[in-house]
Amino acid sequence: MKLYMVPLAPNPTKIMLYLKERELAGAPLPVEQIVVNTVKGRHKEPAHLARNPFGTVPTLELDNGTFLKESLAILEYFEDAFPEGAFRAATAEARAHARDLERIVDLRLAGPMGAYGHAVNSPLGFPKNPEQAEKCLKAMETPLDVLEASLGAGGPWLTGEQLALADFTLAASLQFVRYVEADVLGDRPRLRAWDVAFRARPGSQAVLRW
Ligand SMILES: N[C@@H](CCC(=O)N[C@@H](CS)C(=O)NCC(=O)O)C(=O)O
Repeated sequence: MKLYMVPLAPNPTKIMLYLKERELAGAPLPVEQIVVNTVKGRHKEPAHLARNPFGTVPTLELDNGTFLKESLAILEYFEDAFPEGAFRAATAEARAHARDLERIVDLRLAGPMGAYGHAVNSPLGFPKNPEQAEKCLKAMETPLDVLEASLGAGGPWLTGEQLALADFTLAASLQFVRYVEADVLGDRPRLRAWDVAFRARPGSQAVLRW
């Protein structure tokens, strides 16, 4: 398999974190990682558009020559195709809660986190936008509270004792926030402890640059 990706961008980063954890757990997946230089606009060039007409990363080329264009589908494919050492929870209820949290992080937090970063200190040079920043902080309140409450059930990871896809998704978005030297966690001690613990993992240290 070939993973077309770029470091730092949140959606590829969650896959990179996942792959590194599987590797360090002794169950590496046969995935070659190929950088698509998005700064140079390579993701919008014909070679990448032929893989993924949306021109986004990550994109996974399967061994049968087909492509997956959505990060969650890529992670779920890895979980299904390589179940030995997967992060899949044991019961249907636990799997549903894990998926619920991953969707909350991806659909309710990742967008406002990215927009907040650009509003306060855009690496792409967008003008500062305090009004937009305020809106993003407000949008993040409830989903962050939901994660804080979830960690209250014991942690140390978002769904409990075992890492779950939601952990990778959250860590990938928080890296971008750190890159722009911002902080969105507020007064949420459990999330702050989660952040420190997650970043201390050898897999995170190998993948995260900020
Ligand atoms: N829903 C997609 C989103 C992919 C996505 O937007 N990736 C970003 C990088 S984090 C990208 O390629 N942006 C470039 C663009 O949209 O032009 C996923 O989960 O994989």
